[in-house]
Amino acid sequence: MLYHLLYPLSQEFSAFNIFRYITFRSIVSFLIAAMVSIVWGKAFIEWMKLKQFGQVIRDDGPESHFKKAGTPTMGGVFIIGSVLFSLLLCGNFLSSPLLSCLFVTLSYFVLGFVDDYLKVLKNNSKGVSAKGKLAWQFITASVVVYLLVENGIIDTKLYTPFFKEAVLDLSWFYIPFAAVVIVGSSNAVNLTDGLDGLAIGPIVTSAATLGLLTYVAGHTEMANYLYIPYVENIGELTVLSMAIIGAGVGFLWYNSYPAQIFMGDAGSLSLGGALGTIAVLSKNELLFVLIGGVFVIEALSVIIQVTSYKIRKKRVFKMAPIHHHFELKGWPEPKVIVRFWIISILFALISIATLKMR
Ligand code: 57M
Repeated sequence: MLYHLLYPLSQEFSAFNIFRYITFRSIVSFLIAAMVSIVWGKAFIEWMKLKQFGQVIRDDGPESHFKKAGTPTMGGVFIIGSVLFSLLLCGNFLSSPLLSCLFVTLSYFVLGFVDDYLKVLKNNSKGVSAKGKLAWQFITASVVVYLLVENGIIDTKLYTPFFKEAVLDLSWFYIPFAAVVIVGSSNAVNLTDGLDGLAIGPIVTSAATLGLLTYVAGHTEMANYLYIPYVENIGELTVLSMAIIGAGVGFLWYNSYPAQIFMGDAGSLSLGGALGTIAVLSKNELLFVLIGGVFVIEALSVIIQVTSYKIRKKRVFKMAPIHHHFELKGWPEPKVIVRFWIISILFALISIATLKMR
């Protein structure tokens, strides 16, 4: 709103011209989201404690997790709330990429919220069925990608990170492909969210990388120079990425070990969906495998474990997802978390370096 209200005044007061700049609005967006998230987070945790709405801990998990029973969850409510609040002030809502990304994020937030609500408030450990969740996720993602392609906002080409010549046009097959990227991202972030701060760290590093990539993709000269497909109005996703980083850092304030709150499915499904959609909109579908490398490793560990158990009746890891494997090997929880953060920073830096390797 600030953007829509103040920028038109720039004709009379040139100082308001500053609202035109993505860089300025991105920094303000980060600061607002971080502050709001810290303030709302405190109130939200107190309210959840008062109502005694806490996490139910499964008894087949690592023993070190039993003491976490009763920790408030659904922190996604104030993370997404802070992102929205910040965007209402700093975002340009005439941008189709921003609106599409917000639609996916909010749709997955509602799904996660209903799931958390059933689990925590109704004490029903199953929540929404796995099939129901996947159906909702795929329908949302497919509709959004279809509209983006149909309206010419994105093309159906697949660009490879290291080779500027290697471009493959997937035609209509692009729609299910991009939907898999978005749904896969949402679920991989959800699987990663099993230790204090483990998911939010790589969410922040991935959002920072995608924020940089969307900034470049929305700038004609930079995009041409770096052989990156130019996407109109995609710079607004830099503002969104910075809001996610801000709200994420605010959440980490409380979610860092020992966590005072978990993000719940309301947070993990929606933030994973947001990252996947930004990757699709900025045409970084393949590079996203590297950017979100930690999420990919976590998801792969589950696929390997389940396949191995089905075929050989033997486990590859002590327990999947892989963070449980290291916990059961005796690594203290903070060590697993910080090492995974380090890996996610390395993935982010390698991904950014590919910009100059095309
Ligand atoms: C979410 N949820 C956490 C919290 C968080 C197919 C299978 C691999 C699925 C997987 C699964 O269900 N994953 C989805 C994992 C849970 O956290 C809640 O869930 C939200 C995210 N959706 O925000 O609300 C627990 O994680 C811990 N936690 C923290 N700090 C945090 O900041 O400590 C979460 C956030 C919390 C808390 O203890 O209660 C979870 O792990 O349940 N299933 C599993 O991950 C299970 N793995 C498994 O069954 N492995 C098998 C096969 C099927 C691969 C095997 O290896 O043989 C494990 N999870 C648990 N117990 N809890 C193992 C058993």
